[in-house]
Amino acid sequence: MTVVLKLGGSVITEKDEPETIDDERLGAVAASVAGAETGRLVLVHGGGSFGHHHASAHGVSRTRGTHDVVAVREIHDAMKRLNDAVLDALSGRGVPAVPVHPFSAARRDGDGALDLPTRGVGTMLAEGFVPVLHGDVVAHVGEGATIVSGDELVVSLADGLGADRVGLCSTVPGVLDDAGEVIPEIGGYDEVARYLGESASTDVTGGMAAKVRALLDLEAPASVFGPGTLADFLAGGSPGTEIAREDEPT
Ligand code: IP8
Repeated sequence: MTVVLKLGGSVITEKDEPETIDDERLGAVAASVAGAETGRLVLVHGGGSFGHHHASAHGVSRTRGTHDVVAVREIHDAMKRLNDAVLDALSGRGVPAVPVHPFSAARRDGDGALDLPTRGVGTMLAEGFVPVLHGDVVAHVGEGATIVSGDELVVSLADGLGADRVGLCSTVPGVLDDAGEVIPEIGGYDEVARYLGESASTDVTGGMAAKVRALLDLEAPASVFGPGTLADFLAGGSPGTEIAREDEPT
C-alpha cells in the first residue's frame, strides 16, 4: 500500500507570522504519522508562512518566474528550514523521514507542465524511508524559476508511484457546500461546480476548485480532511471528502 499525504502549509505554520511553526499542530501531526501503519508513506508539505511570504515579496508565482538568484535562494532556503522542522518533528517520534528538495530534481516545460522524476523516491520507499517533499521553486523553461505547489507534487507522486491512496490534510474539514457542510463524496466535477465556481481564476491561486479537478484526474481515491481526522485517514478511513472519479475525465 502506497500512500501520498500532503500536510497543508497552514496546518503546520502560523500563516500570518513570517517563518513561524505551529509547534502544537506539527507535533500532533507527527504523532499521528508515527502511530500509523500505512506501509509506504510519502509526505509533502506546503509553504505556509515560510514559502509564500518570500514568494510574494519577490513577485514569483506558479506562472510568473524570476532569474534573480537571490529570490530563488530566499524562497528555497525558507522551504528547507520548514522541511528541517518537519523532519525533526517526525524523526523525534521515530519516523524514518528523509528530505527530498524538488528544486534539485524537477522542472517545468515552456507550457508549465511539471516533470518530477519519482524513481529515487520509489527507492527510498522500498528501503524503508519516509520521503518528505515540499512546495518549492522549480526551474521553468523560459521563466527562470517559478513556484511548484505541494498539490502539484502530490499529483505527480501519486501518478509516478502508482499510489493506492492520497490524502490532503488541510485547515478545513473537507470540501464544503454553500451551507458550509462537508460534502462526503465527489465523483465528478459537475456535481460540485456550483459550490466551487469555475477554476480559471483558482488555478493560479491553488484554490479548492483546482485541487478537486486535479484529484479527480488521479487513478487513486483522494481524501480532503482536517488535522483532527488525520489518524483516521492513516488507519484506512475516509474522513472529510472522498474524491474518486466515477467516469473517465473529459
Ligand atoms: O503551499 C507553495 O506550496 P503550497 C510553496 O503547497 C512555496 O502552495 C515555495 C510558496
